[in-house]
Amino acid sequence: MATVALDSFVAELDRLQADAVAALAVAADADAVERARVEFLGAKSGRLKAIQKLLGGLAGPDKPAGGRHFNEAKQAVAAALEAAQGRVAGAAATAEALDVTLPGEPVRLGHLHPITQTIRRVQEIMGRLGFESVDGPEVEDQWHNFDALAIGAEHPARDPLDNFYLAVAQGADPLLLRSQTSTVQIRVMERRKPPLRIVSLGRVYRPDTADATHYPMFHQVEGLFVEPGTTMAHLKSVLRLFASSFLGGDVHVRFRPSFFPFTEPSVEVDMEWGGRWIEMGGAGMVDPAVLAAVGYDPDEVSGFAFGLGVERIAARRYGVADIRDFYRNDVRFLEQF
Ligand code: FA5
Repeated sequence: MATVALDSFVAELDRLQADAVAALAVAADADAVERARVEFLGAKSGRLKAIQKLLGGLAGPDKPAGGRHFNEAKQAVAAALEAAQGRVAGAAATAEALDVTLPGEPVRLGHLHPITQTIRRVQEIMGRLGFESVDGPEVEDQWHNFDALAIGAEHPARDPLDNFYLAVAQGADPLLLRSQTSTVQIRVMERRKPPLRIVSLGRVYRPDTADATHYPMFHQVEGLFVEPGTTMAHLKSVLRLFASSFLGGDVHVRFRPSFFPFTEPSVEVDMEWGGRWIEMGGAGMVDPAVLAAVGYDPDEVSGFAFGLGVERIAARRYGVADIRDFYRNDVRFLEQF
């Protein structure tokens, strides 16, 4: 083998290293980087391989220095290659992220909870019947939840076991989470004069054991209609109209005699579902004593009121067999609405 001078061997390596670093620095994409790799580091005919063959021509004492230079150049080219590969991969990913010509991907949109949808639908239907939507507080005093509704001091509906009373300072009036939306009837009548057509939807709380038709927190829709000459026929017509708008024209509504301290006469409102009757709410003519308690003249005006369970009418509308499903937060269930 021809002898090779160490100086020219090192100069050859320096040239290769400079060429490789320059070529890799300007390589614009993965193909260009690969071409540079083959040219400089290719295992068969790469330029580094060619220089490696010259190592054998160095004089014996020059061989260690030649080997060290060779390895340094090889490592420098390998590092430049790695940097170039990283650079073009990053650029490709960015280009991909910014490619506005790619087709869009579907985004899963959220939507309103079925109970919220039900509340809005009820408000819309009742609005078309002339009922204005109003709100009332969820924390109530005894007057609005019981007294003004003619629920006497000894009435079992006040039992602490049937209500969520709040801790209040000793001597202060007891407060509770309202157990019915009938509280809003009183709040509205205290403020306004007849004629009145209002509807109020909101949460109510009772320590009931949860089952397919009960939950400790649920919603009611309360309706109140007060004007001269109101009769039970108006009540029945409005509830039938509401039921057929909300549930479909073929729903059967049944009125069963019942008792509420604040309505006289009183009825339970049942709706037919799959061959069975389900209790949806209570209703009746506002008791004259209640009208008098808020300053109305019962000889001049009469009114009707009703309170329906929102979860139950929603279950009936959507064919849900168990109202607990509304509150399990299982997205597979909620997605269906
Ligand atoms: C009342 O709450 C009366 N305030 C209704 C009323 C209003 C009568 C105006 C007269 C005039 P009741 O306790 O029956 O009535 O409840 C009414 C409806 O709320 C029930 O028919 C049922 O649909 C629903 N409901 C009652 N308890 C629960 C519960 N734990 N979970 C889900 N829904 C319930």
